[in-house]
Amino acid sequence: MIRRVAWAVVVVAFGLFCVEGGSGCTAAQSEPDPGPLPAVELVNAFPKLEFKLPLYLCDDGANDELLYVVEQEGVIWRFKNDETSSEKTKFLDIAERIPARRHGEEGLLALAFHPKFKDNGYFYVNYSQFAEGAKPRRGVTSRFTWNEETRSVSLRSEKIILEIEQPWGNHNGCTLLFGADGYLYLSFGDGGSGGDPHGNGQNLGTLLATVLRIDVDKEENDKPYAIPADNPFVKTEGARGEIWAYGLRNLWRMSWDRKTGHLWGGDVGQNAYEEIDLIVKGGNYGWKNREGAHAYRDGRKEEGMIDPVVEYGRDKGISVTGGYVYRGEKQQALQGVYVHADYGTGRTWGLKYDYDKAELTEHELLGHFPRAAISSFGEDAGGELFACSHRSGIIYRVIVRQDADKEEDF
Ligand SMILES: [Ca+2]
Repeated sequence: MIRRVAWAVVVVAFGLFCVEGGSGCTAAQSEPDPGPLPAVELVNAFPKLEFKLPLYLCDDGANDELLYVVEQEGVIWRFKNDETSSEKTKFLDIAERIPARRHGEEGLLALAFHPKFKDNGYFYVNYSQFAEGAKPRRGVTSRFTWNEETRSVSLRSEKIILEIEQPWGNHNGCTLLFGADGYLYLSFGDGGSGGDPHGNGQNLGTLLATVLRIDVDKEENDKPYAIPADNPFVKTEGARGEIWAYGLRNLWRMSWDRKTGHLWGGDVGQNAYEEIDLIVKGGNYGWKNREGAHAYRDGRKEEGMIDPVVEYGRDKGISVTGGYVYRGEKQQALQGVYVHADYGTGRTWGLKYDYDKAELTEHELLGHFPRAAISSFGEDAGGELFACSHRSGIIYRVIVRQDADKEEDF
């Protein structure tokens, strides 16, 4: 116990010299190890609130006391981040745009607030559409505007930023995140079906199977966004300049390490392996030559293909849900631990990673929640960690388990 308190003091002291997302953060990266990873439990964070098919949770960067929950069928709720909250208000309702006979992986999938949301009211969503007019099945990334005077969002405020054709209903991604650089990062799956029949994974000419990085504060070449000049493939012939990383099958959830600026993601596997990746500029994550750290069918490991930080097989789960590096204050034993889960089995793991040595230092089971169907994790303004139960609609707080035993099933 004494050791843990002393460690926390060291972290606070180093924290004073650290700029979020900055590069000179070596002190924080060589923190003393706090020892074995703690078991965690899930507690109902808002017992008086109900949600249906929640897929994401975040704050807006402007109002620290508020949280937002994204429901798959097209509604975003906002409410006070307090366990006694009994009221939620509808922030956005685009249910009418979500196909009634959607695929199980389609719907309203992502939400990100513009870094200047407080001033401009801009926020961004990604949702699925198909069979409207002559347009094919597609993923739509749009900006909407919160009107502070009417305290509402008009659907007429929609500005479509990017539409990506989706040949099949599955593998749509999508996470939207603004970086410390002010650019919007978007994750997209390989287009769906199974085994990447179109070979999108290794094709730099498509926006599928990627992480993209775009500047939504500028317009360029008849597009409602610009491509940052330092994107990795802007000078590669035949490549889409929007691409930041590729070779990703379905990076359903990704997140920043809010202390160091590293980008983590969980890439959902095909038949055998689920993976957690550290996403870097220009990185090729191997799909469909590779599944996890293995050949997919007769795929070759080509130069530069990046293996996952961790993988797990079908004995442990079927669909990874990428989480967050915990950087909050209330769960000190989780400090610096990346928490992720499996949607199917509810196994929930933590890992620690030494960025300087590019080395995994710990990866352990933290808990097992077979009935939770964790569709996403989320963070509030202070970096406290939540988990969305797709099955029950409950938003859980992820906390260090109060008694010490690390049981498999609780
Ligand atoms: Ca991979």
